[in-house]
Amino acid sequence: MAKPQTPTDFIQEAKRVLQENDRGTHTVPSGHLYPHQWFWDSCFISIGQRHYDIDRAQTEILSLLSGQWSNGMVPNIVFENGISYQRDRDLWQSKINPFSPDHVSTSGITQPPMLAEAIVRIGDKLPLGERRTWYKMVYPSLLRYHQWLYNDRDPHQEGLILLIHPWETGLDNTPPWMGAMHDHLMPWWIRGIERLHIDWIESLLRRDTRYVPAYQRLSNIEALVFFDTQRRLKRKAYNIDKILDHSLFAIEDLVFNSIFIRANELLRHVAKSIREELPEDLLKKMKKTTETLEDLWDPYAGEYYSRDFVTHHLLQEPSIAALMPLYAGCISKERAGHLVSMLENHHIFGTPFPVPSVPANSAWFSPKTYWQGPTWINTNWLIIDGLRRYGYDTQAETLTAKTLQLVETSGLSEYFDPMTGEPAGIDNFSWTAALYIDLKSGQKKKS
Ligand code: 2M8
Repeated sequence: MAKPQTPTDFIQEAKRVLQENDRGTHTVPSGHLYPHQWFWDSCFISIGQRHYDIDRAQTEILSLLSGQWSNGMVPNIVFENGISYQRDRDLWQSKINPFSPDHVSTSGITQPPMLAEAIVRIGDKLPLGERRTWYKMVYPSLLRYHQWLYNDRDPHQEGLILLIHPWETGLDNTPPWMGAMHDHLMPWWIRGIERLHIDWIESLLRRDTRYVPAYQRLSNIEALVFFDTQRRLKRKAYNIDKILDHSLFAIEDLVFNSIFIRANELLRHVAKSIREELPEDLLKKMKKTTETLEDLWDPYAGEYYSRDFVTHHLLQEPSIAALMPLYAGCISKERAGHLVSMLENHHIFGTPFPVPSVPANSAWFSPKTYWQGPTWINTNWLIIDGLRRYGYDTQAETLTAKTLQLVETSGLSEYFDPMTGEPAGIDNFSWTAALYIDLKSGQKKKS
């Protein structure tokens, strides 16, 4: 098919991609590379679908929630049935945990809590009566998910949610996590494999490098640590008390907690709309999370960072996470202004095709390597939203225009080179298509 020429055609092209990746009740991120339902992908996808098929957008979320565990956990992957996917399901064997659902196989970890945002964005498109019906339908699941995050992932009631696997961040190989991993979290036997240069063994097991050039993805060593971490979680039957005794990773992630702060605000909004009272203890916890974000601010670096759960040391590797407190919406105007100046600085985030997942002046910056440099449309979407919240409308419009133009020129790829705009990763990527539709619709409404 010839590349569409005009933006109107491009909306059609984005819908075509979403239809191609549609499996009836859920949409896969991309046909071959990601053949299951992913949590935050489906949230972004439904935000696009709501513009042209509100029922389908609702189904996307309900399908995700069919994988919710009885303790409230929403898994990062709900697996496709069928014999060809047995290996993926076996890798997790989440049925060993008594809270996992019977009728569907899922992973045993979560992903950034975009659920509340998706629910409210869908609600925004519904007439009042239907909106309330929608909220009433999904509110119990949303509430249980937030309660699970506090119960399981804030064991010391400090306010911040801790993550136990890099996959939970959504930004898999992001420098703060990879820095900690290379510094002190690498199991001895994987260090041995690294020293002996036999990490190529791992490449035999990986799916991603069959579809995308290896230099754009995690290294084999990193992938090996990911799988080993996942194996440890399985050994502990995804039971957090047991996991924390022997975990590799325990990090209070800045992106996750920023999204969670916003999600808490949206949960309050949903509850209020249907006249539900949130439990008093939950309200207190939510307040504490918002306040505790400030503990992640490093006054010397002038930046927010993720934090090690055990040592409370900030993980001072710069990444796009630095901008996410804009989306959280709870930082001071002054701090927001500082983040905007980082966004506009050509040496930091102001690359020709913004916003890079790692600042251009970082030693980690690698323009085509997955979450270590490329521009992603979902993080742009979060930043655009954050800019609007702080009244930076001109900056929000500029970034929207640049994002749309990038996609129109380079296609519906997974990610993009922030220096040249070249497409990278897999093509026909669902959240790129969905958020293109959403940003374009927002732009049209304004003009
Ligand atoms: C990537 O993560 C998966 C594991 O969850 C992978 O690397 O296989 C990330 O980009 C993540 O954010 C995304 O949700 C997922 C599916 O698009 O792919």
